[in-house]
Amino acid sequence: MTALVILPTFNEAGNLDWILDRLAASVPAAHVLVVDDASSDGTGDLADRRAADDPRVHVIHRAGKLGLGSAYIAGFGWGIEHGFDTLVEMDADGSHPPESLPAMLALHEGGRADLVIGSRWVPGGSVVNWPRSRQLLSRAGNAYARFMLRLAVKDVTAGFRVYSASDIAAMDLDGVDSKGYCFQVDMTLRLLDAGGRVVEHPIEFRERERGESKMSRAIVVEAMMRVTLWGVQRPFRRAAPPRS
Ligand SMILES: Nc1nc2c(ncn2[C@@H]2O[C@H](COP(=O)(O)OP(=O)(O)O)[C@@H](O)[C@H]2O)c(=O)[nH]1
Ligand SMILES: [Mg+2]
Repeated sequence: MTALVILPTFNEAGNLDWILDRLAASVPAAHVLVVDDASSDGTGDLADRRAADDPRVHVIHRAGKLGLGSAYIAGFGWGIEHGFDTLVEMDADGSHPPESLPAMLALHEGGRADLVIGSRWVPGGSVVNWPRSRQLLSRAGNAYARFMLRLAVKDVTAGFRVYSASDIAAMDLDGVDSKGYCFQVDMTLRLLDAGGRVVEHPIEFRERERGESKMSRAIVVEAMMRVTLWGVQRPFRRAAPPRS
């Protein structure tokens, strides 16, 4: 099994070394791809230095801040081209514990799930250092998406995920232009509609201690609008039969 952990970065210089060290300790066989969007704080140079020292670290530099969704799509394409069979999405700010990855990869490898989500909102999952307002926003956003899209997934906006490269390669991602959290919802729908199974693994999500969140009102509005639209369109979409 060869896993590629895709780390999108925008101004994460205070976090990158720490997260790469933790990844190397937790999943030593995995490779890491940093997708940096021309950070102004030196994150891209730092990533290059790490890549020069470690053959398992790779970097894509993009010309400007193009959004999380397109960073992942670029990372998926690179991973598929380079022959990785497992593709992991993870934030670079320390919110997603690399120490949970071995269990998530084992669930995926064991064939119990086509998509493993590191989940805050299943029993055993938790959130540390988030203001009440942010917890409420995440819970309400997930509840709305579950209702509108008739989903059983508890943390559909989560960005800590393990996919099969073959499932991603089979998706037509050209039409995806979701920028923020709705990218995660979009990908979940695509996987479920293709007959894939989702399993949620509880994680402890910690708010970042360094750097700033890039979440914005525009990202929340984009997610609400798209979930509403997909909810209206979805009854007309025919899901593939579950895989045996
Ligand atoms: N390449 C890239 N990474 C981004 C962009 N926006 C956010 N990120 C990264 O995506 C991850 C999650 O973003 P963050 O700001 O922590 O969002 P939050 O956790 O919802 O507050 C972090 O690793 C960010 O550096 C972007 O436009 N491009
Ligand atoms: Mg964050």
